[in-house]
Amino acid sequence: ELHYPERLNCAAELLGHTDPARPVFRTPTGPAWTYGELRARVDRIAHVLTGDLGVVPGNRVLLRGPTTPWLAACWLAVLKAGAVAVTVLAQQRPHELATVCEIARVRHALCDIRAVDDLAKADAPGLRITTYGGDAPDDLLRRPAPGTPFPAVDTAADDIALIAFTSGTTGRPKGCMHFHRDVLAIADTFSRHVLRPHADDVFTGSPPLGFTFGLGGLVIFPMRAGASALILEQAGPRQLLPAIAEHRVSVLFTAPTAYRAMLGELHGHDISSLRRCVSAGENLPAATWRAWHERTGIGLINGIGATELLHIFISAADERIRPGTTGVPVPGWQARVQDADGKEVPDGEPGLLAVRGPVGCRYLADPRQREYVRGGWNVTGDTYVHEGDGYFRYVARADDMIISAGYNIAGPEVEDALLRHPDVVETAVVGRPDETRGQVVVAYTVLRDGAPRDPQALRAFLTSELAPYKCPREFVFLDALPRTATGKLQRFRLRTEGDQ
Ligand code: 3SK
Repeated sequence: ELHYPERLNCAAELLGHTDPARPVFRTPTGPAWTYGELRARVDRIAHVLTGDLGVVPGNRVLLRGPTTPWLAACWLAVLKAGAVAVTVLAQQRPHELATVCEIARVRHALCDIRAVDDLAKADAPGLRITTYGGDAPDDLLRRPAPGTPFPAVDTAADDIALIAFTSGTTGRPKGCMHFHRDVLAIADTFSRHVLRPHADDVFTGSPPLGFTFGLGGLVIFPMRAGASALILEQAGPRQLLPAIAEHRVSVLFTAPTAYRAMLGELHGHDISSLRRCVSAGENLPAATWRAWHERTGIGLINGIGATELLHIFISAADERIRPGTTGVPVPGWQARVQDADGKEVPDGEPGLLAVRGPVGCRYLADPRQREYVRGGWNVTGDTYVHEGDGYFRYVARADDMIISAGYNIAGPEVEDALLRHPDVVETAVVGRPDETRGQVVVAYTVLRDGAPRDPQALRAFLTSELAPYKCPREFVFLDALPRTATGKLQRFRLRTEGDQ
């Protein structure tokens, strides 16, 4: 059980307890920011927000920009001022930004000068945009502000701190409202019990701060532990490896595909400082877990999280890891597998994953709330199997199960088998409508550079790995798979590929 005081400002909590001389944010260039410097910068921004810009508690403030320490400072300042941070991704275009502003009734935005064009084009009546990082005199960071500390607004633990948007892999975006206590709860459950960080840890990773996976891993978890984070604007596999070596990174957050891509680039990079490698955002195939373990000796910490629930709720580290499963409910969380009527299904049988814990889904003015929260459980939309001893195994997204000639086929199982082939870099297996079979299994595959595009060879390989009915009827070779801005595979685009 987590207990927080009734009055709680999570930004003040995150900022308040660490020695001001300790480093908090590192970047590839320039000196590290200390906790003392971060506090002073956050207070300055909070003074400008509440003074010049007229932001009052409860106002929604949109934050947009590349992943930088300044973006993190703006996020903390908005929360410290009792306002609500609305985070978006750099890839979101004017139309999507306008939808977010409309749903969340955003009137103020703090925007990195480099990301302002699309926001300025968004049809968002009354939106007042303040830029940072530029050299104009009215730039947020150049406006006059008292150099005095900003006293945190006395928010309630269950006042809204942030609205994080998700569109899943398709659909109108949904705003997920999270409280001040939720921000601390994800650190006090997943981070505290699974990562077990200490003050000397250096965190880094690829998810941006506009995705709660990155916000947790790069800001909330390190700060809750008094540790530091290396903040990278460019965090692809090619940038991560040298950065890990140079900054002696110990905790890494990225997606399964990035771990796979790094495998081909490990040579010559010293990654001996890594002690925790978290994989989330997508299903982690057992083949990727094994390949990473073989090459590095490190057991990837798999996890399933959701924007609706802020961060990871099933995971396992160290000797509790069981490759091929996501793990066990994080302490503080409960999980079960149920049918469409909410009845628990027997162990070993697939069904819908349902979880409950310290953070819940609260969509902002969206009737889809009733689909997500059923009978007090958050139904995530994933098909899972409970193995019977507390371990949960991912099968597929519930709407991604393939039904072909009466057989139920989970795309990720076929993908895992294909990924064991040495030429396969990435693959997505989907069902395509078919008159006689209902659906046929199609494998969209990215091969290693120079590998022959030979469907017969892949089919021959798969026949020794899978029952024949699961083997793809068709192979399509691509240079890259379609993904959302947060890196999630857009299977619906592959399923409908032939329709355009
Ligand atoms: O959406 C996800 O997959 C996710 C994963 C980890 C942490 C947070 C999120 C939203």
